[in-house]
Amino acid sequence: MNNALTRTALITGATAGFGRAAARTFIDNGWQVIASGRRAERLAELQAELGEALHTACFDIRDENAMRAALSTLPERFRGIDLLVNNAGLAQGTKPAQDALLSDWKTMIDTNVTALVTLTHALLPTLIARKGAIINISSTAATYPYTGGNAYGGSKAFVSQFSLGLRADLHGTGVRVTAIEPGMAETEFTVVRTHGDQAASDKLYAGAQPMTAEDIANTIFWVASQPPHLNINRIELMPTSQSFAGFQVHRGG
Ligand code: NDP
Ligand code: 8X3
Repeated sequence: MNNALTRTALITGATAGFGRAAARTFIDNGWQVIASGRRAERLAELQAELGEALHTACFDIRDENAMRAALSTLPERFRGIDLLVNNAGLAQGTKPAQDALLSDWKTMIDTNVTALVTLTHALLPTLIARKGAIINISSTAATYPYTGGNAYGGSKAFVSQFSLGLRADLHGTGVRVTAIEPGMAETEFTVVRTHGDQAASDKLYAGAQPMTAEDIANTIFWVASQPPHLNINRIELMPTSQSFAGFQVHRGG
């Protein structure tokens, strides 16, 4: 099934949410996909579903040695990576900074920032050689602050600005870079953010018609499907039910 025209995407965080939906979308459209995540059983399920167009790589993205081992042991036909989708990421905690856990902040920075730049750096030679593309999953939280967003918003602001910086550095290489900045989408995101509180997640999304993982997967695929002369710099998207709330004012000293 593989031939010189088959393109290959490495999608991180493909055991759930946006990443898993994107793996399905890309394979449905004739791509090969390398899917990564920590949950081996989820990767095995995806392998059974998607077959030989999928290669799975089970590792914690914060573990640089494991990441490099996964890259260096890719089967020959998956080595020509044309697209890196930096999707693996998370929020941890909803409390204001003064009540937040420092360990949660470090987990977000290690995952959303440090791991993302490490993987990107490792793949730049391949992506430059193939005139490939990078799609970074940022967030509306990169631009719009909210109470409890603190280090999560900061990590996503890094992702958006890093994407623009990559664009500048990769000028003339043919490598395209995009930041996708979604608002509220129902995935496992809020269960993870609340350390396992399914009821809190259900309450957040109830009646709100949030975006779906498939909405974001379709957006990622649309970006990847543009002709080589066209670079989508950033896309910000929200459910229609979500908008802006303005500033807050404290009175009384
Ligand atoms: P999910 O929680 O559904 O999926 C997150 C994915 O990231 C999982 O596959 C998870 O895999 C992977 N992941 C998390 N930490 C690690 C790690 N240390 N090592 C390897 N993989 C990891 O969330 P979403 O699909 O919603 O989130 C995907 C991206 O989109 C994230 O970057 C998130 O910040 C961003 N985003 C989400 C929004 C939303 O409202 N849902 C809105 C805007 C942006 P595993 O647990 O198996 O390791
Ligand atoms: C996820 C969207 O609003 O929870 O990035 O920060 S939000």
